[in-house]
Amino acid sequence: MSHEALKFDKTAGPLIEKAKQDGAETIWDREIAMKSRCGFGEKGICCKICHMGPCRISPVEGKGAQRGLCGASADTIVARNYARMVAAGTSAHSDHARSLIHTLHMTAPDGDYQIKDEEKLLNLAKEYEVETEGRDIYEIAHEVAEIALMEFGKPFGTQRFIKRAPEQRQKIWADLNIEPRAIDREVVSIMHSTHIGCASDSESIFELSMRTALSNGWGGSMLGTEVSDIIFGTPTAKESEANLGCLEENMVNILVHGHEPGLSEMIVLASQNPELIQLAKDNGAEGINLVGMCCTGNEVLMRHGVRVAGNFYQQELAIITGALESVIVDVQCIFPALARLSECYHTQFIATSPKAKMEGARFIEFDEERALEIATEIVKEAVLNYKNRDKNKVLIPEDKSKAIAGFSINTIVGGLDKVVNSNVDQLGTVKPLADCIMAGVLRGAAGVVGCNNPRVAHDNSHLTIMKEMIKNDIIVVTTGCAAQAAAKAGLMEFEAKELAGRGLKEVCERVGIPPVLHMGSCVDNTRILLLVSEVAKYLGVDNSVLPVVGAAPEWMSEKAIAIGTYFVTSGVDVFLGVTPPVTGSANFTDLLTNRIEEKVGAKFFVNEDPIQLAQAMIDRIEEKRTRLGI
Ligand code: XCC
Ligand code: SF4
Repeated sequence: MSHEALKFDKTAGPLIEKAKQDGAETIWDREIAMKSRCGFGEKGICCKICHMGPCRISPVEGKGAQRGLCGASADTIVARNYARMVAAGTSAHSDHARSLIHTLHMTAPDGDYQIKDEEKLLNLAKEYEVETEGRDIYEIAHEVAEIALMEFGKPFGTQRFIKRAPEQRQKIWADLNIEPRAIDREVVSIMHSTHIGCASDSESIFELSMRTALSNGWGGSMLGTEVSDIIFGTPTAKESEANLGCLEENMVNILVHGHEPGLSEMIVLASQNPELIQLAKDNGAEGINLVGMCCTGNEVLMRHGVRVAGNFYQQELAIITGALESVIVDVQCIFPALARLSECYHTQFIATSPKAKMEGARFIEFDEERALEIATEIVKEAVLNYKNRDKNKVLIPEDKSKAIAGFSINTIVGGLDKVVNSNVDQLGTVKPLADCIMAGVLRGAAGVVGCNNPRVAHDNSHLTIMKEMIKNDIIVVTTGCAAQAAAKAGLMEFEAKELAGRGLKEVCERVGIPPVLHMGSCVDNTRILLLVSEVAKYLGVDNSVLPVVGAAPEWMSEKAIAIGTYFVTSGVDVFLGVTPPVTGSANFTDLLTNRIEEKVGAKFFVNEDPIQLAQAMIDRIEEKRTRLGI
């Protein structure tokens, strides 16, 4: 095998070899079978919005079909396809949030779901102008939940959280008429606008995309993070480990994979149940080993220190180890391939969400009214499945790294505060962080986030960029599968400070943090958004003025497109390591990577060479510093 992935990840080679022997098919086999990706889709110039088509525009200008049957140009088609990616990404994050808010609405002092962070709830209640004096905390929670649910469908007004942005930024949105209204409305409205025979002006379609994306960043995703923290606790720094080496030879291994913490939190509780642990022992195992993957892995890592088995592209490899008793999934980023792959082993593959029933999977509906009971049932089945494990089919890689994870804004601000701040009045503010950046001890900050993508060597782009950043005194905050790449590579160990430049290293030493900070799952990109906004507000400037950048080096999902779009629209430049499907329109490409800056003060940069992309990020940060006169 000469595939890119094998050049980089040590765990992949032996497991892909093993898959062959086991008769198991992987993404790499399917990639070969696919031969090549569709050239029209790749450039965004295939339209199947109506069935007069599908129409494809010739990629060669002036030759072949230059318009669809309805007369849509390449610009229109590319812009519409892009808009629909934003809509889908926004839907995924926001629907995730909606489930959690329903969970908030059913919290009860004696229920499976309770309020863990009262302070955060009270702050949100205050923001929502909910009466809190002398009221029961659960009563407050339920009222807050009702208001939050209205953010999805309210007939009038804009997203409440946009008031959290710097005033300058709010004005930009108001002037462009892209203040996001109800979340569902933005999604519905953009689906309408991109229907056959509706909007065809690509620039206007992009403005609609920005508004929809904002309803994700400053709406759905932000609600997801807020409410998760309220129900399950705001993360604090925790020590853990990451990579496939976290699977245990002599324990019942259970993997939670997907996104919503409602399920995974209950699986965590069930896996700690003494009766089930005893049952595991009675069945010849030493205990129960729960591990996580993708964003649900991040959720339980940040709140419980649950170890991470791997990121997006390792989902098949985890099963191929032959050591998993059960894979429990809910929504998003779960390969449909897993059900069939599990059949090559004793692994149970259990889908739990009615939103994501999976072909060939066992379905056990996760009903939140009986949350812990169902989680306990599922874990029990996994325990009983241990006896079916074929020891001859087990290959667990040794690779794993230590990592500190769980940096909410509070943890970062609080940590810096204790060390740098002598002014008691300013405790709990972003002053120390702003000071470090203004003084140049830190040159800036980079959010490195997003997925894995077989188009590039796995984890390589993430890690190359992160290492370049910290070497140049740019602190890295990270989420999603990028964060898990960093954890696996040891960049979240305190000792990784040795890879940092002088300034960043000193900050790490004084605060006791690694140079790459794990801020959570993909909805938690809003933590980054708020941190940037807090620093901007503290300095009295707009986000776009700050020496901060965002990067999605290995992105693949529609969610990533929605995230990238709301960051740019929030004034933060976004650097993509995989080219988005827009190159079929030179005009739209120019809009994203150039002209949009005039409107929102930020734009996209694209470069598939991670070293060059990193250099562009550094250059941009230095350019912003120069403009700031610091
Ligand atoms: Fe999915 Fe969230 Fe991407 Fe990872 S980073 S592959 S979207 S799990 Ni969100
Ligand atoms: Fe073709 Fe226009 Fe229909 Fe798209 S909307 S498929 S370009 S006719």
